[in-house]
Amino acid sequence: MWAMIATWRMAVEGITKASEQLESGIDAGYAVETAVKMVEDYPFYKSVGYGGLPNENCEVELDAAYMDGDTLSIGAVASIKDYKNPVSIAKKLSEEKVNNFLVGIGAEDYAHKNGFERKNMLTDRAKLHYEKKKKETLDKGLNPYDGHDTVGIISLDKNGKMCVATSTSGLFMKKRGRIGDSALSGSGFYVDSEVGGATATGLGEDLMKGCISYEIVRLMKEGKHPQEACDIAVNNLDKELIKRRGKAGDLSLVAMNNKGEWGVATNIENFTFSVATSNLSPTVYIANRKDGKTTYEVASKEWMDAYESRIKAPIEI
Ligand code: SD4
Repeated sequence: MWAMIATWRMAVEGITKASEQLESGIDAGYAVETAVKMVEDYPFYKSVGYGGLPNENCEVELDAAYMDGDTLSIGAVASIKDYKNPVSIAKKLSEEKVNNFLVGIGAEDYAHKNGFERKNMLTDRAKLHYEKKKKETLDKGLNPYDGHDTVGIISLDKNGKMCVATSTSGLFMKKRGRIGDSALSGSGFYVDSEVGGATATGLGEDLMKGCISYEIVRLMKEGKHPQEACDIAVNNLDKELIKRRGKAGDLSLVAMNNKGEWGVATNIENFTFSVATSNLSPTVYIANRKDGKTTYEVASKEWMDAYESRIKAPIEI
């Protein structure tokens, strides 16, 4: 038995490739890295890796993390610029005894010393998005903090090992140096091979307030099915945020236990996620919430085609 679950439609090519590796008996950590790297490398996914949207200074600053559910080792980088695969740097950092979470110049020095590939991560297309958003914000006073699409992937291999990895350019138009939940253990991700794992996408500032990935793993440890754990954690955090602050940001989570059972919860409309297991070929689902319960359906061919045209459509300024 092996399994993978990931936030968003954009992970499906990556998990398709990584599925073949898991089927052939490859390690969960290697497979999750392979899958995240594919998302990082694809220029049309505008919130992860190459082609990721820049901060308000038009710089692409990336956050990524990796966790091994057997050893509980964690590696993370944040606000790193000009490196091709932040997830691989995070994975390498997870092997260090200390200094596992590095930011900015420190992360770049480490990547350089360890031979990671440098790359200008700002594409012309991302620059156009930036120009357009800047103009719209000036014209209409829009909140620039919208649009979120972090990739988070959980893997379970045939030996029962589980790993999780995340990668993101964070919030579009964020302040220089702003770090979200994706690099933060317990908030953007958590995994324990004796229980299961969870990973988040949405408004980092709010996801952090509930340490929500850890909370879901904790609920699974108490015996909850991943679906129930996801619904409880997302509903509770959503409710608390609304009660105390008047509103809740976007919260979307996927989780999987060490039997390969999985769950999802979201407080937004049409949250997409991707799953592959030894019994299920890679599939994209669309999740919604109704009366505190998450429901989901397989994304239709029409939806998949429309997505493809949307992400490649010319940008009109
Ligand atoms: C962040 N959670 O930096 C990330 C953004 C995100 O999907 O999820 N995008 O706050």
